[in-house]
Amino acid sequence: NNERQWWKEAIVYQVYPFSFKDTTGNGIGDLNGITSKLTYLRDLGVDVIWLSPIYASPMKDQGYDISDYRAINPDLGTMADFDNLVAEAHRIGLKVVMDLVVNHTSDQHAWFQDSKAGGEKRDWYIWKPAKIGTDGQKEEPNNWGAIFGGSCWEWSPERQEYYLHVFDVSQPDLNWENPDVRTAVWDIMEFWLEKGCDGFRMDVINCISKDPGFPDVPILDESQKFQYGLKSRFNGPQVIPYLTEMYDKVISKRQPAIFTVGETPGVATPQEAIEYLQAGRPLQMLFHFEHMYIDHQPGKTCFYKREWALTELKAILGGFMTYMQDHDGWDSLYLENHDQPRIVSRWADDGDDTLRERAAKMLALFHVTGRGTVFIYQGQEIGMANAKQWTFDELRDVEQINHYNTIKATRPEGADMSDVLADIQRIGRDNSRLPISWDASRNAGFTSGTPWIKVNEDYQTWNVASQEGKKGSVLSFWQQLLKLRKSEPTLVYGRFELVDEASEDVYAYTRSDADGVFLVVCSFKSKEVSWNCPIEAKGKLIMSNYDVQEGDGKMSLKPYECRLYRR
Ligand code: TEU
Repeated sequence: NNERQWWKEAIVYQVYPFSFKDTTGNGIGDLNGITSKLTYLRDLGVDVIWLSPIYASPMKDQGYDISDYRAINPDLGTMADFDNLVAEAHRIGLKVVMDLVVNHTSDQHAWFQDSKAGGEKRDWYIWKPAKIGTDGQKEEPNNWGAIFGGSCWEWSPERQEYYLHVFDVSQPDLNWENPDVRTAVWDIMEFWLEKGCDGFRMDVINCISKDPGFPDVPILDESQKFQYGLKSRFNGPQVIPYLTEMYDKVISKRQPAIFTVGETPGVATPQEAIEYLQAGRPLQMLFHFEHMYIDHQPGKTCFYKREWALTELKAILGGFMTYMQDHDGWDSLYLENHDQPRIVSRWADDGDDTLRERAAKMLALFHVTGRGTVFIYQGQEIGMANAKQWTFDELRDVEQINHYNTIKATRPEGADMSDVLADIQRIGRDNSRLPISWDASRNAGFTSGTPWIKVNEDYQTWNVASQEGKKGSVLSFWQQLLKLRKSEPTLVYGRFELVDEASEDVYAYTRSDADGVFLVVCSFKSKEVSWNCPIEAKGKLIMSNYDVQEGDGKMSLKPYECRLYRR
């Protein structure tokens, strides 16, 4: 799978439309706002924009609960605005990838309304009769806990059955075993492809097949009736067959190849991932999660911190890259998205502006020189950080709000909740959903109205305008890096090899082919470290986040220093 493909070389930029740019003053980003910034994205070096959901939605989960797959969310604009966005993007050479959210719909979708009423779509969702408990009472069909808290099952008084929702109660899971459901999904894909979209990011796509026996899952938390986790809900036996059908019916019919990336929580190893990716397999890339799980506890306790070592990160990401190149696979490279906090806050330091700038650049070099397709999340290119703090009233995300309320319910009335808000500040999803800080004007130049979510406290110092065209800024560093990656196929296709795998301070590797060798050196330490580079002929230094003082074999690396050499 090392043959040249446009989607391997592409730089993908994820747009979270609600928080990108508002042009109407309603406080919500919109499609015309995205169109107005397309040249900014092109100048950054972007080839593809991926739009998080823009469809009609009751917004219980920020658009990941869709009530009409063929309609635009009126807060974001109209279908004419969408057509204009695609036309303008194509005109300047950008492709547009849509979010395909088809594991579940909104409970307000007409399909679900019909299903609930026992109409012709009665088998389009996953319905089960109640289990009768030992006390003769009706009970949920099993002990599965939902990702956003509580049971995976909700009783419908109308239908007198339970429906399954792996996520929020407002997000019933579609029954993919029903061939009509699958055909309806293929039709949705055709609809958007006909409208000019260039591919799909597929939301929780390995959740479309469940364990057919719907067994109780092992009890991990004695205090809970419903057990949190992915087991039995994800990676069911039909995931690959259904995706193969999608490939045969839709994807394979399109030339040139459309862009496909599947979001797959719980695909934990490259061995599992490769099943989706080899030649003749349905997807080009997956978003696996292991590196995102590294700094917090698993499952329901995911809001709690976990200490981690750099060698663990090398084992995960280095492990994926090495396995992929030896087994005909291709990786996705991401450090942020709308579900993850900001990487500079998470893996480095946002307390000190100078260190933050160095760290943002180091993480950028680390990100862009990996083996895979690069996915940037909006705002990452200027080193945006998490919010400094949250109050409960400022929160918008269902996951965080449910978490807060669940803990609150276990404490006495009026108890201190600052620890929970601190966890949310560190790991919560709203951090990356703050609007992009465009400039130092009111509301960070995002809206002339009242923003739907607060703007970042630091927008007066950290914004696009103050970095654009400025030598040495994080934004300029990204631009330079993306340009370099485009001009050097070795950085895309070259062999990946870890260097000094055992170091806990420095993440180093080479990318090499017949055209040359790149050496990447990244210090993840906030203090100066000395590192013995095992490679003698390092070559010429071509990028760094410091004015490098070249020494001999032993390198002295300043806080978060990174270097790129070329031989
Ligand atoms: O995310 C799936 C997913 O695994 C996340 O719920 C993740 O576990 C969690 O956010 C970690 O904090 C996708 C979308 O990206 C997310 O925004 C949606 O809420 C979810 O699916 C349901 O559609």
